[in-house]
Amino acid sequence: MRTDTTMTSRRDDMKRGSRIFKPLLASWSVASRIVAAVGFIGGTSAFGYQETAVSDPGTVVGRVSFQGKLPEPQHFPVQKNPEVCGKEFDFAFVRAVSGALQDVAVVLEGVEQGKPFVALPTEIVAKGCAFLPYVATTAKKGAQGWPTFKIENKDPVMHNPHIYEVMGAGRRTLWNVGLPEQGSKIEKELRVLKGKVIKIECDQHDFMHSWVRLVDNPYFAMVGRDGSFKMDGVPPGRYKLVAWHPTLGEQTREVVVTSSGTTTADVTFPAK
Ligand SMILES: [Cu+2]
Repeated sequence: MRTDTTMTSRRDDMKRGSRIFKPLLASWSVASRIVAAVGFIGGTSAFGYQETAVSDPGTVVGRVSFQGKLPEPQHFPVQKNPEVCGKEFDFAFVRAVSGALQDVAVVLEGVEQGKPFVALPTEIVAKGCAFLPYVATTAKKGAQGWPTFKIENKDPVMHNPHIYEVMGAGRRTLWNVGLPEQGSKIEKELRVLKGKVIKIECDQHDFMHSWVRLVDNPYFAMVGRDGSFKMDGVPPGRYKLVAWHPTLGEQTREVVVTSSGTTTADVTFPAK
């Protein structure tokens, strides 16, 4: 869970860069509390993952960095609700802090058995005319069924979350629902069929963007503010590590996890 101290420095950081998160900072601690709650998926996954005792598990650690020139935030004139959203909105699709790339989900693919599958629930809030968090992870269907997905409107204006399942270059609508007023919310099962990524947009405000990366085993992590990540309890073996960013794409590498060992897997995303 992020601390207030962390958020203070994050705020300073944002001042130097885009104003994307300015209207959102007040709500960040709320969002952090929401995503910090954990849901237990447990048992045998419909996708084949099996929980089992892991003897002499290993650990994978690493740091994700960004190399090159950061793209400029995208500028959006605000057509609707400027009294709440501001007259203009600059959205930074790529954010880095002292070279550490933010908003990256790291997953180990192809792990078929291991520690209990505990995953973050997917709860998004629309606050300050942005969806928070910007990038999250959620589990695909587990032993207890489809994961629950919740979106709540915290603003005194209408937001219309449009949720897509991304499949290659295509995408299909999962939900398209108006949340007309502050406190409006929707919560139901997220039935993702093939995609690895969910994209959330607002049909009222074209500068609102959020992504959710789906995982089918418990070996995943969101990078911290310093770009670091850690996955523990990993059965020894050879795996494909995938670092995913919503607009920079994927960087992959092979990792070998040894008994009770720590494997370091640093990843660099070059500028596009
Ligand atoms: Cu909106």
